[in-house]
Amino acid sequence: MKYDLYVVTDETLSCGRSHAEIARLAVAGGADMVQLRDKVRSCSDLVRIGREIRAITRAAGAGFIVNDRLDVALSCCADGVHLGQGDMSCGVARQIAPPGFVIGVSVGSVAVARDAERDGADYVAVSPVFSTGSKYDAGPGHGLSLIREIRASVSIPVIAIGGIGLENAGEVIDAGADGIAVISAVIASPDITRAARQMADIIAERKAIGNNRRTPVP
Ligand code: TZP
Ligand code: MG
Repeated sequence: MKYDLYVVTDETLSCGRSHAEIARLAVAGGADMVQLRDKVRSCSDLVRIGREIRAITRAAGAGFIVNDRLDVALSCCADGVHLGQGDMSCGVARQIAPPGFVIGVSVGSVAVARDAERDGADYVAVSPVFSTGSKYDAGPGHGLSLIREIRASVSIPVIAIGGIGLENAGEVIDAGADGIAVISAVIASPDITRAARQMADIIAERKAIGNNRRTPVP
């Protein structure tokens, strides 16, 4: 599963574009993963929208994750579910989910990241890295140091989320993030596809530089 550019949908920040439209435009710009995130819609709406996004992401070769709701994720054949600290626990989700199903967990400390890995998480999302207006209860940013500490403490992929844009994506990758999750930097842009492509390019460039630094000279 590739998490490099992980775009989270939000119809309240997308200037009228629907979840499915956000997904279509984001994968056209190179998003590797799309997360359906909606705190107000009914279960039946989420399943219907999720199935649309499943078709869009499958056709593009991208992954698809549903926020909060394991039942919805399973009902629309998503690749996985993303769980916050107030959602179903990772351990319980792991018991219910079929083999190979991706479980991601939001974490704000090394201890919680280690717990998530022990409980069977496939990735952790360091949340929030910087302060953000896109999630009212996100709290203050943890900064790049927490990415470094968590990267050194777990073996699963570390995704960074919160306040990340073109201007700071490079330093987030340099700090050790395997992927960057964004809402506003991509979906609030008038041109979602272009914004996704610019973000994907920065991530790829910084990863290439990092890999070259780690490759020993023969
Ligand atoms: N979880 C932690 S911060 C956040 C979520 C969903 C919001 C990220 O939005 P943005 O606009 O990329 O800061
Ligand atoms: Mg949640």
